[in-house]
Amino acid sequence: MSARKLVRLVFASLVVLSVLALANGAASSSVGQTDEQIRQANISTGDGKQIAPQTNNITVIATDSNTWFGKAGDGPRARAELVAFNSNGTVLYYNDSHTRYWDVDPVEGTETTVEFLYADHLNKSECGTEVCTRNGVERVNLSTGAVTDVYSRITPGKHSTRWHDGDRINDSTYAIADIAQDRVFVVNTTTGLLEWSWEAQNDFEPTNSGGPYPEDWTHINDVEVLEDGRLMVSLRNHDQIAFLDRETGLVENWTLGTDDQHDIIYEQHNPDYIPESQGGPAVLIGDSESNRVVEYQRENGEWNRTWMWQDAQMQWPRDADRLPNGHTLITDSNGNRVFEVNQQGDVVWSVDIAFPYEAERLETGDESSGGQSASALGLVSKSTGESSAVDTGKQNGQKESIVGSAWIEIKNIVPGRYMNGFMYVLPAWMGSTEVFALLALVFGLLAWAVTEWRWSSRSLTIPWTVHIERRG
Ligand SMILES: [Ca+2]
Ligand SMILES: [Ca+2]
Ligand SMILES: [Ca+2]
Ligand SMILES: [Ca+2]
Repeated sequence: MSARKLVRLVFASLVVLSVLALANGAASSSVGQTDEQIRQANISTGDGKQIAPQTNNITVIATDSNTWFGKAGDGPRARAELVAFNSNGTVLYYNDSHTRYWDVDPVEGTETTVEFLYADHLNKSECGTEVCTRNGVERVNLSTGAVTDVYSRITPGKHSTRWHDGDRINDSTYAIADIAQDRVFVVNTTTGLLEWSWEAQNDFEPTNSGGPYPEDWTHINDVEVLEDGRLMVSLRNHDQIAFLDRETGLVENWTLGTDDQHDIIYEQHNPDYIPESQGGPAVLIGDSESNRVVEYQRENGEWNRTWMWQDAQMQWPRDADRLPNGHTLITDSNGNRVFEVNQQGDVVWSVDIAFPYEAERLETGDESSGGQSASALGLVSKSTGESSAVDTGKQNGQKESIVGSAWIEIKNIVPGRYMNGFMYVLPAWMGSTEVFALLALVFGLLAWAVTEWRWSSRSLTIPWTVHIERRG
C-alpha cells in the first residue's frame, strides 16, 4: 500500500470511529428517554413506572429547561418542569405549565407542600414595546395538585432579569433575590407591600465590579434567611456571598469570595448556611463555573475550604443540600442529573434529568437546614475522572477514566464560562466522550482536507469547481 493510501485509511478510520462514537452516545443516552417517561407518567392512577431509584423520601426537582429545541422564539432548551418522585421512584407530581422553574422550598409544617419560583415569558404585545417576564412564587400541594398563588411581579426583558430564589421568613413575609434590580427585598405576601430591601449599590460600585451594568450586573441569584435574622445573599457575578444585617446592612468582614478570584468560588449558586449548632458556621455552595461543590468553614474570622466534590460528568452544579444522614444531594445542571453522595463521596442515588436547577428531599429540612458541616462529619473530598455512575439497572456503568481525567484537566484549563456556554448549546446526550468524538471528527476532516490539498499538484488553484449562475 502506498503511503498516501495508508494516510487516507487512517483518516477514514478516524472519521468512521468518531461518527460511531457520536451515534452510540445519541442512542444510549438516558436523559431524553427519562424526561419523556417522566412527562408521560400516569400519575393519576398511582401505578406509575419506577423512573428514579428508591430512596427514603420524596424528591422534588425544578428544571430550568429541558428539550434542546423548544418553542419558536424561546431559543434552545425551552420546556421546563417541576417534578416530584415518590420514595419508590414513581412520579408523584409533574407540571410544565410555566416557562422556567427555579427555587423549590418545602413549606414548614406540611408533608408534601412546596413553594417555588417560576418565570413566564410574555411577548411584546403583552408587555408594551419590549418582551417582559412574570416572575412569581406559587405554593403547590404535590399530593393533591392544588396550587396557590403567593406573589408575582413583572420585570423587563427575560435574560438575566428572572428571579431565581426566595426564602420564607414567616407566614406573611418572604424574601426575594431580585436579579432585575440588583437587590434583595422582603415583601408582605398578604398585602403585597415591601417591608425591607438592600440594594447592591449600597456597598458595590456598578462601574468596577461584577458583570455588565445594567444588563446583568450582580446576577443576585440566592437569598437565605438565617436563624439569627441575618440574610445571606449570593452575588453571582461578583463571585461573592454576602451577609446582611437587617438593621445595619452589609456585615463587612463576613463576605465569602472575591470578585474574579475564581479559585475561591466562581459564579456560584445556592449557598446553604450551616450554623454553629450543626458544626458550622459553614457554607455549602454550588461552585458552578468550577464544576464542583465546595464547603467553606468559618475559622478565626476567615473562610477555609473544608470539602470539595467533583467528577468528570459534573458540569455547572447549581445546588447542593447536606441531608441529616450526612449525604449531599447535588443538582448537576449541564451534567443533566440530580444525585446523592454519601460521606465517603460515593454516589448512592442518581436520576438523569435534563438541565435541573434545584432539588429538595422532603422531610430533611429546607436546603441544608437538617445537615451537619463537612468538618463535623469528617467528609472525604473527591475529585475523580470517573463518571461515578451508580448502578440503577439502566446505565452503562463507569466510563473510561482516562477520558474522564483528561476531561477534568480540560475543564480546569478552559475558563468555566466558555466551557459551560459550549456545553449549554450541545444536546443533553453529549458528554465528555461525545465531545472528544466531535473534536476528533472535526479536526480529522480538516487535517484530511489540508493533506489532500497539499498533495494536489494544482495546490495553488482551488481544487473544487464552483458554479455561480445568475438567476432570472
Ligand atoms: Ca430551595
Ligand atoms: Ca429558597
Ligand atoms: Ca442548597
Ligand atoms: Ca436544594
